[in-house]
Amino acid sequence: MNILITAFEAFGDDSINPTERLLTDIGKEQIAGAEIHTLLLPVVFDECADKLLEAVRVLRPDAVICCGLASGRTSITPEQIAINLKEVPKESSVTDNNGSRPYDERISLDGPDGLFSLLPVRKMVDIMREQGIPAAISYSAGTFICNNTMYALLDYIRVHQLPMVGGFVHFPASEDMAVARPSLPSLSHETMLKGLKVMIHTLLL
Ligand code: PCA
Repeated sequence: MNILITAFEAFGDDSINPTERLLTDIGKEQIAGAEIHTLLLPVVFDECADKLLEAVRVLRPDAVICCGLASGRTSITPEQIAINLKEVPKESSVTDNNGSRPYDERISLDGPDGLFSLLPVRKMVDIMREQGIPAAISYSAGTFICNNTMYALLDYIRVHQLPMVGGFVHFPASEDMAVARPSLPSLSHETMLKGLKVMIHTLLL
């Protein structure tokens, strides 16, 4: 099985994005039955999706697991749904890495309002928890870059009726991020890497 794993560069106030290290390490793993490809995506509206879809066209993977940081979350959270909205709330100071702050914009003018993940999110969560890894389904990927990426991937698969599955997983902050901000919920890199491996194995079942 050809599996594409993506992660994001750092953004906002954080100087690291723990998914980048996950990507480096998962790329070194030998997983029987899986050929792993890795791709780092920019935290820039639209470009994030353009780069991902270009890789999908070239690699024609059987599965795509996109990974991103959701600072403040306490567990590994496969996303159930992506919504057709790009929005940085007015009260937020965050911008993408090009300084962009869209508000009330559609990702696709004629696409559906929402698209469900094609990954086996329940099975992934159940198996991670059986293995002692904190995990839960998330019912909102937000309206920032990660949601933009997930929606664009699912819409592309839908429109082109591709024989592949895909979706998005948010990871909490890593322990090294919590050293500077001790009240930040975090998981160790090792636990998150184990979670990512479990999710890949779930696809191979
Ligand atoms: N998390 C952000 C963008 C990049 C990332 O890792 C998000 O949740 O949209």
